[in-house]
Amino acid sequence: MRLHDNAASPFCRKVRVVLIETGQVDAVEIVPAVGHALETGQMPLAENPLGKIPVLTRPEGPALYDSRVICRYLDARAGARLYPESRLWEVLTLEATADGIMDAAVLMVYEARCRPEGERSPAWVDAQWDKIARALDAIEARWMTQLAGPLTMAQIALGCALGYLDFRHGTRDWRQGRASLSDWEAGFSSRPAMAQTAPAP
Ligand SMILES: N[C@@H](CCC(=O)N[C@@H](CS)C(=O)NCC(=O)O)C(=O)O
Repeated sequence: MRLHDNAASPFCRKVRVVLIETGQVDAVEIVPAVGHALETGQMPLAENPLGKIPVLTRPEGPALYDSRVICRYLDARAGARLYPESRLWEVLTLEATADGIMDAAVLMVYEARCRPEGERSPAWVDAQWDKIARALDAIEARWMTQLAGPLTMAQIALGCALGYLDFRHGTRDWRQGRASLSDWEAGFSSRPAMAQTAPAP
C-alpha cells in the first residue's frame, strides 16, 4: 500500500499513528505530498478528486480517502478494535469532533497562506477559532470519561488535533481553562506512536 502523506498534516498523522499502534508500518510506503486547493502540487488528484490527503492506495481495490475511512480500514485489516462495539457512536462522534477541530485549524492556516493579504478576513479566522474553542469546551465538560481506558480512534484523533493546535496555533493557548483535557493530552502525547509522529514543517 502507499500513503500519500504530509508530515505537517494532522489528518495524515492520524493514519500514521494507527499504522504504528496496529503494527502495520511495514505494509505501507509513504509518498510525500505538498499542495492545496490553489496550487495542487503533488496532491494525488487521480486517486482523490477532492485533492486532499491522506490517500491510501491498495492492491485489492480503489484508493481510500478521508482519514476516517482509512483509519477504519486499517483497524479492520489488523483486527485492532480501535472502534469498540460497545461505545461505537461515542467514539465516532468524538473522532468527528476532533476532525472538525482540525478542519477549522487547517482553514485558519490556509487563510494566511493562500489568500493575498487584502482578501484575508480576521473575523472569519476568529470564527474558525470559536468553533475550536466550543468543541474543546464540550470535550472538557462532557467527554473526558470517553478518553479513559483502552486505546480508541477517538483518543488518537483528539491527540492529533491538539498536537496540531500546538504546532500551528500555539499562541492561542488552548490549555487555558481546560485542565482535564490538558492533563489528558500530556499523558497521551508521550505514547511512542505520538512522539514518533509529531508534526514537522
Ligand atoms: N476530511 C479529510 C480532510 C483532509 C484534509 O483537509 N487534508 C488537508 C491537509 S491537512 C488537505 O489535503 N488540504 C488540501 C486542500 O484542501 O486542497 C480527511 O479526514 O482526510
